[in-house]
Amino acid sequence: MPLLLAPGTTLVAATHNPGKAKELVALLDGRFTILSAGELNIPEPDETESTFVGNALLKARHAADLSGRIAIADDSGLSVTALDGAPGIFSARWAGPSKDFAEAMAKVEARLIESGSDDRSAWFTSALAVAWPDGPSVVVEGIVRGGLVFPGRGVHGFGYDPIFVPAGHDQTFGEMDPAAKDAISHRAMAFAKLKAALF
Ligand code: ITT
Repeated sequence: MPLLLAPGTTLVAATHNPGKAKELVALLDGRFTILSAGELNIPEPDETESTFVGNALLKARHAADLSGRIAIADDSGLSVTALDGAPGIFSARWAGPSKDFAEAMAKVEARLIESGSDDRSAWFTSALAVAWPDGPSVVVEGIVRGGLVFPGRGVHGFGYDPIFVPAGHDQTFGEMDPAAKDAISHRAMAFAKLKAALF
C-alpha cells in the first residue's frame, strides 16, 4: 500500500523550536491538524546522528512512537563554504545552552575572519522526516543557497536569518516578509518534495 497523508490527518510537529514550528504550521496549515511536541509533553531527544537526514528521522521516530501519532520533524542548519560546511548539524549547538543566536552569528563571523577567506557563500539545509508510529518513515532534503552579510539585518524569522541573503535577492531572510521566505526557503523546498511523495 502506498504511504499517503490524507487531508485532515492529525500530525505531531516534533520540534521544540518555536520559529521552526511556526514555519511548519504555515506550510502544513489548512491540510492537517497539527499538535506540537510541547503540548504533548514529548521530551527533546538527543540528536546523536551525524547527518541532517539521520537526525530528522530520529526526531520523527521518537515523537511518533511516544505519541502514537504520525509525526513530522525537521533537522536543519546553516553551512558555510569557507568553514567546510560548519556549523551544519551543529547550528543549534553553536548558540550555546541559552540559545543565543547573536552569539552564534558572531562565532560564524569570527571563524570566517580567522579563515582568511573572502568567500561568503553559504547554504541552508532542511531534512523533513515523517514517521508512522511503529511503522515506516520517509525523509527528504531541501536546500537554499546564498551568501552571508555582517552585521545581520532584519527582525523576522529566527536563528541565522539576519545574516543570510538568498541567491538572487537583496534582503536577508530576517528582512523578508515571512511568506516570502516560506516561498523559497530550504524548508519550503523539502516540503515540496514531501508533498510530491505523500499527499
Ligand atoms: P528541534 O530539534 O526541536 O526542531 P532545534 O533548533 O534544535 O529544534 P535543529 O537541531 O534542527 O533544531 O537546529 C537547527 C538550527 O539551525 C536552528 O536552531 C537554527 O538556528 C538554524 N536554522 C535552521 N533553519 C533555519 C532557518 O530557516 N533560519 C534561520 N536559522 C535556521
